[in-house]
Amino acid sequence: MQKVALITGITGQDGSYLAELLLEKGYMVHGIKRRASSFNTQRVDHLYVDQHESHVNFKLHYGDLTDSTNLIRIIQETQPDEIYNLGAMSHVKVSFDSPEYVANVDGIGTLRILEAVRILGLEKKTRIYQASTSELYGGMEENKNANGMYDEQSPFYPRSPYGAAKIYGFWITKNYREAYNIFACNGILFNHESPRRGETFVTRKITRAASKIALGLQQTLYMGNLDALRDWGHAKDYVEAMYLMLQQDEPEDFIIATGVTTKVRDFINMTFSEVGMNLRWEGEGVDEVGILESVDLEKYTEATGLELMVKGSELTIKSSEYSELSLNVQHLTLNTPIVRIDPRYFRPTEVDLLIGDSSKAKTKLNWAPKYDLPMLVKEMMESDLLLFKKDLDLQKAGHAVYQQDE
Ligand code: NDP
Ligand code: GDR
Repeated sequence: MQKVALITGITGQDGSYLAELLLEKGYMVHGIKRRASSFNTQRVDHLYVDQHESHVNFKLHYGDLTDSTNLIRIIQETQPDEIYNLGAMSHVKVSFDSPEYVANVDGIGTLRILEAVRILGLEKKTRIYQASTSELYGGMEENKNANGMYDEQSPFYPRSPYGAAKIYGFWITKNYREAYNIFACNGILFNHESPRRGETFVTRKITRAASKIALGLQQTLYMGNLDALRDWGHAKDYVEAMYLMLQQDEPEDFIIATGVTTKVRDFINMTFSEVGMNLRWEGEGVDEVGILESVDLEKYTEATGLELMVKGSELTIKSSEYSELSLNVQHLTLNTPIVRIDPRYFRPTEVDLLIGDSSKAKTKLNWAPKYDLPMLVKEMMESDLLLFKKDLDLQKAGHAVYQQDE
């Protein structure tokens, strides 16, 4: 019998990788997408099959986690063996701007899924994965384990409306497991990234900006807290863990993490280094700046396919391909800041440090990440360089390219 999965948040980073994984495994994959005024399915468009074909394995349904009747109807129609509840307003900083909405979607939305399964009498059939998060720990120093990491026993202390909403999602999932014997698991996932990461999360913001700066399309990257430490993995590895959790004999909660933590500032250094650009840091607090100290010309050309003409401290991008272009910025200057602080990106309460101990997942799920951080940075940079070189091509063809980076 072909297994049936339903994914909320299928149009997001994780939803798209998970859909690919489940399709490879032969599942019928249903996904919930939100109605938007323009297309919002770019991450899964490559999976789309003409719905008139005889054998369709991938189907999208309009819906929303704030709409119980809609969720009940979709679950009744699709009769899923597995539900992956990935839908959420997932941006921590934005959650301070819309706390009530976040509580509704990320908190009560989880309850709506669990209740729908119960109302439809699917408790024995349908297994549920809940997208929990390392934000539950809040980075409290005193709550780390003996290895200096967070594990499944560490106490929670959420530090944002997002974390507070997700903690409700965590506990209600656990409660429905205990009260109604539903096979429901919380995956407590630490940060995971990819070329498909939303543009306003810190890693993708950095890889996009470094690509644009290297191609002469942007001059400065404005950042928030550079001292925050995060345990960054690759989304592709993490969706495999989601799948594995639902294949166990007993439902349990698992931490998924790499066990390595890195400062935002160091992520910036690693990223710029991919295009041969080396930074030095000066100043403190809001006055801190990342200065372009030197460029490895060979590495730059290898990564971008362009050349730099060097005259004193002026570096002009040389390219026969794009010579007719009058781009906004066409040169870089050594010993000038290319990274600055904008306090707008600070959070009212910050999670200073996250690092996860995924020993339980290693033992019970036989899960380990295949990617390390340098591999992740390299893949993200290659992808963003390609993306913005397409922008250069568009400009060359006379199209205006508008991008808003926040
Ligand atoms: P994304 O922000 O990329 O995707 C979120 C998805 O949720 C999108 O498909 C979005 O739709 C959808 N969504 C938002 N609001 C609603 C709503 N009201 N009803 C239905 N769907 C909605 O997140 P990720 O893929 O990175 O993360 C997946 C899940 O895992 C989220 O729940 C997140 O909180 C959690 N998580 C993520 C981690 C990470 O590091 N990535 C770590 C730990 C947990 P649309 O495309 O229309 O906006
Ligand atoms: P996070 O991810 O809040 O950990 O939540 P994000 O990438 O937004 O921030 C990571 C850290 O970087 C600092 N930072 C900045 N962040 C952003 N977005 N923009 C900036 O300019 C900037 N400058 C510094 C932040 O302050 C923070 O410390 C992600 C989301 O995917 C959640 O949904 C998920 O639950 C957690 O990871 C685990």
